[in-house]
Amino acid sequence: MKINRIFLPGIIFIFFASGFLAAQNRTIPEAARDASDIFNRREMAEKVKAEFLHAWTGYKTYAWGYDALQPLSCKPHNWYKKSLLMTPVDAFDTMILMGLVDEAAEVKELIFKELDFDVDMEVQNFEVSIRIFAGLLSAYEMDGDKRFLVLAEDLAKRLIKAFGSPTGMPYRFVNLKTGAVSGPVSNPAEIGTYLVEYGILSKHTGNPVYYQTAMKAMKALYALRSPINLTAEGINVETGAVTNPVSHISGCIDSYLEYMLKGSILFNDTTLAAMWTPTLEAANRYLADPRDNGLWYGQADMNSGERTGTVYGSLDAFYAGTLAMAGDLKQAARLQESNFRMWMLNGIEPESMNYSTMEVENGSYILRPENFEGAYYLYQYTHDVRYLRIGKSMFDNLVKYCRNDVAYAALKDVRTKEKRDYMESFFFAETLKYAYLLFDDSEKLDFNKVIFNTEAHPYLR
Ligand code: DMJ
Repeated sequence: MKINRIFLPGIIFIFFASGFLAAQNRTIPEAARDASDIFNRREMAEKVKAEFLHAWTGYKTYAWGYDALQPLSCKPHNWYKKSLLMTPVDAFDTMILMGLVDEAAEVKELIFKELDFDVDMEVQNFEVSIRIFAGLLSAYEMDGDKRFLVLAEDLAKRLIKAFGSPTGMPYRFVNLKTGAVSGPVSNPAEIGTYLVEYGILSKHTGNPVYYQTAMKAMKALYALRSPINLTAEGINVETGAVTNPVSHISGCIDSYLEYMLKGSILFNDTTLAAMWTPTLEAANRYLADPRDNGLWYGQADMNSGERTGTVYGSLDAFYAGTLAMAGDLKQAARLQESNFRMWMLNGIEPESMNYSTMEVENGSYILRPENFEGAYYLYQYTHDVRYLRIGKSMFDNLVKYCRNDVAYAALKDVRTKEKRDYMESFFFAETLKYAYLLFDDSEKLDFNKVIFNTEAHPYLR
């Protein structure tokens, strides 16, 4: 079945065509209007697309129907006892944006044939939500086939059972069939990264319960902030007790901050906007760490605000895009320069490093997207060719160090460039999508009309 045949009757696709794909009408500074002096953007976009196809062919050849490909051993991998089609669902909307019509049609057929959530297995609420639930929702908005929405709602009805704690904050794990939950000790990212998806589901189903459930969790979490408005890394969802008082913008907290801002914009929600302002101010005051070698964000005690660490890493890089979206382009630009510095330190960014010594702490690179995301956001807001240059340098090195004959592989250590036998689904959903959109000079997707979930699945505003 050809995907473009399915597009035609899709009411939402018509919306998509006039919304997502509308030409942008912004004032672009004359000097930054095109990057033809340095390289051809369209050629770069085509190169990203070709690399997507290379990695996809590896997945298709050796792991079709499984969650992921192990690109060194050429073996398939499932997260749980039954595949949730992590890679195909995550990759689908990138295929549509790249115009990979046949590949998208094959994935669509696979999803409707194989995807079944009525399985007695415990899954991680956060990961399944941002990748599968979110991917099905964007597939529905882009393709228009109602079966995507039916699948998304079926999954949401199972995942929402995780929110049955005394506080309304979700447990980390939930059994898709029985609804049994586990994992009361959680973190802000796994508690507060649902509002975008649940809100979109409420919008398309007309059922407000989804948005209300995610909002209740968000408010319960926000109520646990310190008197100086910092968020704790560790929270017990049954008691509301803080289990780890360290605060930062990094993994375990990151997407909670992101969804506070994105939710406020996407749903025009003034409660979220009122939460975001003091949260942003506290991060600027206690976590931001301007140094001679750039602007960084470190760790601080949530109660005293005292600095407890100077560690920054690949996950933190998302904050440049968030700052840009919040309207602080100056701070965002400074942070993206630091992101790029971190990337070029060893040619590929490490999972973490100490910015006071510039020593790598955790040298792994698992094909993360956040640095490309930052470059894409900054380019969209400024049209400064600096971000195209940054993106090109990063992408060239990604190809140089992470590509093999089969697909793309994570690195065990960016200092040695030794590869690791895994390719994350977010490589298709995010890393290659942001890289492609950065270079895609047709700008088919109207940045001003969408909000991306934390896994880069776009929804119409
Ligand atoms: C993705 O699954 C999401 O972006 C999440 O918010 C953070 N980690 C990965 C990518 O690095």
